[in-house]
Amino acid sequence: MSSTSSSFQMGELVADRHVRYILMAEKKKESFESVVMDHLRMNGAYWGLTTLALLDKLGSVSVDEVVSWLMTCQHESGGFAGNTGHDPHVLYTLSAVQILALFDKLDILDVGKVSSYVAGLQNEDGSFSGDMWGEVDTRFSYISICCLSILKCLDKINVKKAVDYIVSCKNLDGGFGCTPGAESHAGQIFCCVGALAITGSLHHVDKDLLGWWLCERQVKSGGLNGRPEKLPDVCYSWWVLSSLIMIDRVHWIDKAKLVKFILDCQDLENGGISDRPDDAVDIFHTYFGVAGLSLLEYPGVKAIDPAYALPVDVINRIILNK
Ligand code: GRG
Repeated sequence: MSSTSSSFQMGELVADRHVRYILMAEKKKESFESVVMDHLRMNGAYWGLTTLALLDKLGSVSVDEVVSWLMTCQHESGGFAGNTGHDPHVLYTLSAVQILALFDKLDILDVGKVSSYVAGLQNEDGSFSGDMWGEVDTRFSYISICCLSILKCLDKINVKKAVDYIVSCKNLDGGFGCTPGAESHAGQIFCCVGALAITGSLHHVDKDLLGWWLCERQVKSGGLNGRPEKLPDVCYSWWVLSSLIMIDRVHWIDKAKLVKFILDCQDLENGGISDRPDDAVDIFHTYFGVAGLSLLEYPGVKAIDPAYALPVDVINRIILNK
């Protein structure tokens, strides 16, 4: 779906403008946004490129340019950094692997090296650290499991222990937190449910209880928040919706109202999507807005896989060899 330059309609996805916004953001290296994002450029690249893929415009970027920059971010340990010359972290390693998957370029990787880096971050209790400094979080469990699954190397970790650790982070409200006993938060729920989905362990989730908690995230405006009493934010269209889809409870929210909320967060003139209507746009919310619309089956947006956060056609190619 797109609009002409003279007449963009309210209530429509201005896909062409979002594509232009993403392509321009990459060129504006001196902008404030680029400077503050410099250390996590790999994440920005994943968000921007996946948005382009969902809008069927990945062909607008030079694959060689992206891949040769991406490979300069690999550390001798096998892990990837957020940009050239920075330290590796599992977060950027997943983004690098996802970008290569998008471009069908995984064969450029020394899979043994990358997977050993990721597997080496698993701790004795089954949890994962994000890097050599040791911070533990269920985000890193998801990231490691997703990354190793894409690389077909899940056998390098103790999957049972990884699953047991995630289950130990389950709360009485059915949700999950970043560590055992930590408050349920939609972002962490996506990570835990995603990791359980990838490892075929969704039987550990109380689907009705969690589905209830997740659908309570929808507020009057139609947007979703990340936990009780908080403001809605477009990014939760991803974290909450993908979780609801994985546990088969997405019909418990008002989809039309959520579509309207996301569309209301667009900059109709210059492209990009913000966290809430009338706020400044950025590439993170542009990605999660478009990804949310994809989960809502918005016309003209390609389908995204709720567990791997990659287009379904990419997952079919890599995981299912279709
Ligand atoms: C491949 C999609 C993908 C993800 C990789 C990094 C990661 C795995 C998951 C992050 C999950 C997470 C914790 C998301 C939440 C992000 C967010 C908006 C946090 C804000 O938290 P608060 O407390 O905001 O500042 P609230 O909304 O609670 O007020």
